[in-house]
Amino acid sequence: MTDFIVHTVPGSPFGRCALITLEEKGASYRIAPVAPGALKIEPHVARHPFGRVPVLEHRGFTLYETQAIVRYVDRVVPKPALTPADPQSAARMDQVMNVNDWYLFQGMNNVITFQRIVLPRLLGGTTDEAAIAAVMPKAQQVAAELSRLLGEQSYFAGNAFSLADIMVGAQLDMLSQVPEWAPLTAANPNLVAWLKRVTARPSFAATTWERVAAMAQAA
Ligand SMILES: N[C@@H](CCC(=O)N[C@@H](CS)C(=O)NCC(=O)O)C(=O)O
Repeated sequence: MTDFIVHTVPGSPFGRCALITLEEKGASYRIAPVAPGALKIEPHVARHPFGRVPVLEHRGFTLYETQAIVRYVDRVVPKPALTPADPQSAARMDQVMNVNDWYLFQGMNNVITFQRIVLPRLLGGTTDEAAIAAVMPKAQQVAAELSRLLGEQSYFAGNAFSLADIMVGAQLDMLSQVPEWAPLTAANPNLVAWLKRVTARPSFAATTWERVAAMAQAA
């Protein structure tokens, strides 16, 4: 039986976080695709009043907000744990998840990857080069801070892969496909090595844009 349903738009990095988490758990799930033009109308706004993805359904329980979703999955499917037991490592994971939402996504990827990938590929628009140029100083700061937080560790919360790696991994995997990735990582090679490590995981390979689009088509 399919336990989990993920409402998402193929290509959404936040939606991908839910899928990567379910893949890491070996959980049974299916995708309920939402067309980009259907996000702000019924029935989707009944699930997500702010008209975004992902939304998770699990045994009659409906949940939106990616951090809440991935933490919920980590609690209801406890193994393998994706939250460190040590309080300081767990706090670092929480911090990086918030850096992801507040600085890496807001004002950085919601401009750079939106303009370079989402707008032309999903919405048929044209990239605004000036908008990208305007956020590059802030993007450099975010990349440098992520690099500092990662340091010499294998993963953001230390030696073990965690929810923080899932969230930042989904965003940076998309960013790595655009020309801005090279200048943003020139001084931060640890981010490049880390991204290679996390995207080599089967959970990332199973949830690429193409794989999710194929799942959506079969749904
Ligand atoms: N805070 C939300 C953000 C989700 C989000 O922004 N999702 C994007 C796709 S990656 C979206 O639905 N965008 C549609 C829009 O902004 O209209 C979360 O953590 O789930």
